[in-house]
Amino acid sequence: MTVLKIMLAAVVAALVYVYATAHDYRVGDISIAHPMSFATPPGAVAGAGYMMITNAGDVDDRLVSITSAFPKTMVHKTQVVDGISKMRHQTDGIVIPAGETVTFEPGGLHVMFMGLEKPMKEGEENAATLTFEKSGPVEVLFKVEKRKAKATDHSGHGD
Ligand SMILES: [Cu+2]
Repeated sequence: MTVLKIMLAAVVAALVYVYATAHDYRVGDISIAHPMSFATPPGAVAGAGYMMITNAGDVDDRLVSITSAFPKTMVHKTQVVDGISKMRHQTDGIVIPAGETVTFEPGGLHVMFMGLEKPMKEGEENAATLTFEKSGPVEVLFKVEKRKAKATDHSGHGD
């Protein structure tokens, strides 16, 4: 990484901090809207993260990794196979097609924060760094919101 890139990263980090209250983040052609998690029940070992990622550019980009302070952070996709709902680890990253929005939502794509030592509580914010193949890294805050009655339950999700 060049010094210039490091300086740019610092500027980006500062801007992200300033605009954090808007709860909308941008890096290159990519914007991330409303990253959030639902509060987890006591004893849950994992929590999920949801958001909308938009690519305003004219070339496809790819979310290649997500890191956080939790022991393990992955991207999962919930799929129904033979009538059974299963979560699959998305090992090749997630393509964000040019001009499109990819939504992480209950029952579909989600970030899996694994190895929780205490429940995620409403009002907390968990930082995570999303890295895009073309647009680079961006830190976002997943704000913990009150659990919806019908939200997908991740409490039994081990691995
Ligand atoms: Cu999952």
